[in-house]
Amino acid sequence: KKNDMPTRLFTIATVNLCPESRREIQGTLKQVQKLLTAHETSCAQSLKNLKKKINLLQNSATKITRATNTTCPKVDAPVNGRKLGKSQSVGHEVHFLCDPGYELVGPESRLCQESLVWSGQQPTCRDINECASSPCLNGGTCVDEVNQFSCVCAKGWAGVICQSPVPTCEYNGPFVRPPRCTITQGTTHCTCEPGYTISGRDSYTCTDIDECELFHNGQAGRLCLHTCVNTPGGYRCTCPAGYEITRDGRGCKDIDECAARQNNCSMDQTCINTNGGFQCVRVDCPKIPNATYVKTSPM
Ligand SMILES: [Ca+2]
Ligand SMILES: [Ca+2]
Repeated sequence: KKNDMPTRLFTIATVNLCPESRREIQGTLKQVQKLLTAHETSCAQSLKNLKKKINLLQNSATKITRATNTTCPKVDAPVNGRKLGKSQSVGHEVHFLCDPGYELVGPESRLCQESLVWSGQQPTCRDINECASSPCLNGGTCVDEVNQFSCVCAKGWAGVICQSPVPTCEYNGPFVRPPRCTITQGTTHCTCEPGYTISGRDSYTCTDIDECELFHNGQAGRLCLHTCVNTPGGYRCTCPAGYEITRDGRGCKDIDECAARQNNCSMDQTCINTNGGFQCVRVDCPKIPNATYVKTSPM
C-alpha cells in the first residue's frame, strides 16, 4: 500500500482538470503522507523496543553463566609486605600492609567486584629512604638501610649525625678511629671496627684495644711466648734475633742457619747450628800416615 498508493492518486490528479477537485485531492494526498510518516515512526519504535528486549535477554543469560563462578582470581601479598583477608568472593575486600621500613605504593585495599575483577592496581612495598630528609650534618654522607640510616662523616666531624667537631688531637694516628653509628627509629647504636672499643667523653670515638696489656697476666696464658707488640686493630708476637715465629703466631723457634744456607761459613768449615745462632768450625783430624777419615756426623 505504501508503494502503489501515491502513484494511483497522482494518476487521478492528472486526469481530473477541475481545480476544486484537484485541491481536494492534494489535501487527501497530504493526509495520507502524514499517515504514512506516523506509521513509519511507530514501526521504527517497535523495532527499537524489540532490540532492547533482545539485549536484556542476552545480559541475563551472561549473568547466569557467571553466577556459577563468583570469586575473583587469587591476589598475592606484596614483596616485603602482607595481605589481610582471605576471601576472594564478590563484595569482599583484601587489605595490604608493608613490613617496617617499607611504605605502600598503591591502594590499601582491593574489592572483588561483580565483574570478578579486583578493583584498583596491585600495590607494592617500597623501601623508605631514611636519607630523604638529609639527616647527616656538616657534609656527612647518608647511607640508607632497611628501617635505619647511618652517616659517614666528613673529615673533622664526628657523632651520630656528624654534629660534633673533632678536636684536632683526636683521631690522630691509627690507634683512634671514628665509629660507625646507625639510627633505628630514634635509637642510636654505634659500633667499632674489630680490635677497637668505644671510648671518649661522648662515646663517639673508637680506641685500639691494647691486647698485650689486656692479656698480660691473663689466666688463659700469655698471648705471646716472647714479646707482644700492640698494633692498630690487633697485635703481633715477635722473637729475639736468631729465632722465628712458630706457625701458631705465638711461639718462637730457632732458625737453622746451616740448613737454610743463611751462614757465611767457608768451604773448609763446618756449619754448626746453635739455639739463637750458628758456628763455623774447622775440624782438624790428627795427621797419621796412610790414614783416611770418613765424616760420621755434622759435628
Ligand atoms: Ca691493638
Ligand atoms: Ca740457630
